[in-house]
Amino acid sequence: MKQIAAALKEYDNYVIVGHEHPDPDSLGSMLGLYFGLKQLGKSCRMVSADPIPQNLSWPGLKCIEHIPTDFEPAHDECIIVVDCEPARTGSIAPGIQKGKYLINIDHHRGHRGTGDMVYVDPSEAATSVIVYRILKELGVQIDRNIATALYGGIVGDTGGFRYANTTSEVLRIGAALLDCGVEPDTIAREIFASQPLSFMKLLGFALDNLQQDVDGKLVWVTVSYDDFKRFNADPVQTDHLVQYARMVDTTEVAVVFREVEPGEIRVGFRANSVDVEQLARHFGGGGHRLASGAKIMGDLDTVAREVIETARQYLIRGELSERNHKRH
Ligand SMILES: [Mn+2]
Repeated sequence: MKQIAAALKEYDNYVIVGHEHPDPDSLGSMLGLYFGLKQLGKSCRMVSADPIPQNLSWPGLKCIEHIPTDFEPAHDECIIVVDCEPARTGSIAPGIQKGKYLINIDHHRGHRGTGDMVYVDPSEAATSVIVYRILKELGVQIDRNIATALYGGIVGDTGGFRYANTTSEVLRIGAALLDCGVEPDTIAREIFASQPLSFMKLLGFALDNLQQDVDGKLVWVTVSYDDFKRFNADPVQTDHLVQYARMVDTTEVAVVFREVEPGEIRVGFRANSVDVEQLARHFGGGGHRLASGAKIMGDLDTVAREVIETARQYLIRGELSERNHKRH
């Protein structure tokens, strides 16, 4: 923590990058650092491989540059990658190595970080929590802009202070951020209750097609590219579909297969206690113990059948069998 703070003080120009398909924690971490570093008189910008979700209205979001291809930092720019390892920044990834200095701040399991300076702590509920600690270490005044972003990030990654990562420390930080003028109702509504009608119709379809196995412990649904088109829903903005599969009372493991582009399947895993990070990693993805994902190329039905069979065996045996232990 002290070393990161020292490094952030040393350099003057920063580019802050989050992961592809940014979520509230990724965006909150970016914005918190951005406003904090600006307060210290640093020159700073934020870039994203993918567009920013429309439902959020946090201060500074409009400053994030959407760079779908050919990101090229200036020779004196230091890169800060938050809420992922540098490889998961999408189209930004190739350019990242050209920066002057690379800092990686994250809380995802399964990687040790990459860069000149790395801070990865999987025990933290959100990268926004880590950023909060860094800003405190730097002596930054947590103003309303910073507080809104970090609070939003924490709300996102704790499911609104409901998941197992909601520690008393997280609540204390949440309380401190509320004292800085955050509007908790606005943030909660933007994250959890501001869906386009097209999504709600798609959700109706998805719920209607839920499947289950292993005495209801395994619940899943597949949504094809044609389904997304039919409901006029943006496939990329629907990763939270998996939360609904998890709501079934018997669910141990929920899986949603989204064909976001023809032949490109995003698999989302959620669990109540089983370690689904292992499952995701088995298919080339990663994430957290109870929330993870993977991207698999192939035919939707074939991919779904293979993943569900692996998940089925995993639930029954409590481990991934050798036979299934090939990389994808
Ligand atoms: Mn996160």
